[in-house]
Amino acid sequence: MSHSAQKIYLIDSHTGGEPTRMVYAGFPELKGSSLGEKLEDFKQNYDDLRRAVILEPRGNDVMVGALLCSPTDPKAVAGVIFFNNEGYLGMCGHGSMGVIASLFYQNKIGVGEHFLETPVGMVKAVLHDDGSVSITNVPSYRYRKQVEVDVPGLGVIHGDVAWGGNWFFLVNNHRQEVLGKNVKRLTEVSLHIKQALVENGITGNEGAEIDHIELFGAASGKADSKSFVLCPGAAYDRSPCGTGTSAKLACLADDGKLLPQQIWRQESVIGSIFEASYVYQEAGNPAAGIIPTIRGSAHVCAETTLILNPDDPFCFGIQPD
Ligand code: PYC
Repeated sequence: MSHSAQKIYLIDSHTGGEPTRMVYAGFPELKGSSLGEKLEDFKQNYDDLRRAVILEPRGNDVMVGALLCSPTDPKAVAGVIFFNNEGYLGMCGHGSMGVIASLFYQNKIGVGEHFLETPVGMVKAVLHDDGSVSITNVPSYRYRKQVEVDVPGLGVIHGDVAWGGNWFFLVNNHRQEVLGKNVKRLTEVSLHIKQALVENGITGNEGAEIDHIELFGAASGKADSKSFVLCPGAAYDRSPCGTGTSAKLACLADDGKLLPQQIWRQESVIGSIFEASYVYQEAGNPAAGIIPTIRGSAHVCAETTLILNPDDPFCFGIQPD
C-alpha cells in the first residue's frame, strides 16, 4: 500500500444541467508560448491525467473538464483547456460559464468583465449581478449549407456545417421528436449521422472532423428553438450548448432570419435555456461571420480533491477495449 499519491484539486459546477470540472491545482505546468502549444503539451505528455480526471471511476462521459493554466496574454484571467472522455474541445460555452462561476466561488474574480484564453482564441466573459454569465465567443460562421447525406436506417437528410468554436452538423429534417424522453433514440440517430459524415467525407474547413451533431425541434413555448446536441463520444449536452448555439446563430444570420442584436432563446433537450445574440464580425458583411454572445447560469456544486494512487489499478480511468 503506497502513501505517495498525487492530488488534483477541482471545483465542479453545472450549467443548465451540463457538468464542468475545473482543475485549478495539482497539475504540472504546461509548456508553450500559446494556448495551442500548451494543448499539444497536454495531449503529448499528460493525457493520462485527462483520463484520471474525467473517466470513471472519478468522472463520467457527460462531464467536461476545464484545466486552468497560465495565460500567455496578460489580459486573460486564466488560460483554459477543455476536455472530455474522448479527448479535447476547442471551446466550450457552458464550460466557460462554469469556469467563471467557479473562479467567483473561489473569490478570484468579481462581478464584471473577464477574459479566458482558449486554444481557439480569446473569450470575453461578463459575470452579471444576478450570477448569470455572458460569453462572447470566438468568431463563428456557416461553412456549408444544406449538405445532403444518406444515413443508413434514417434516409436522406440535409444539414448545415458550421463553426462555433467546435464543428457542428445542424439538422432540422431528422424526423425525430426532440424531447427528454427520446434521448436514447436521439443519441442513436446522431451517432448514425456522425458515422455517415465520416463515410461520405463531409468535414469542416481543412478536413476538420465534425464532432458535434445538433438536431433541432419544436420549441416548448419558453424559447425560439429546442435542440439535442451530441458531444464527441456518445454523451449528449444537457445544456443548450454554447458553441452549438453560436453555430446556430451563424446559420440564422446567414439566412437573414435573425438580425444583429436580436435575442434568440435556445432550449436544451432537458429544458434549460441560453439567451443569445450576435454582431457581425465585419460591419454589414454577414458572409465574414459573426461574434455571438451567449448568456446562461452556472451553479457550483462540489469542491473535491482527487487522489491518484499508483496502487490503484484504475488510477488513470476505465477505458473500454
Ligand atoms: O457549451 O459549448 C458548449 C459545449 C460543448 C460541449 C459540451 N458543451
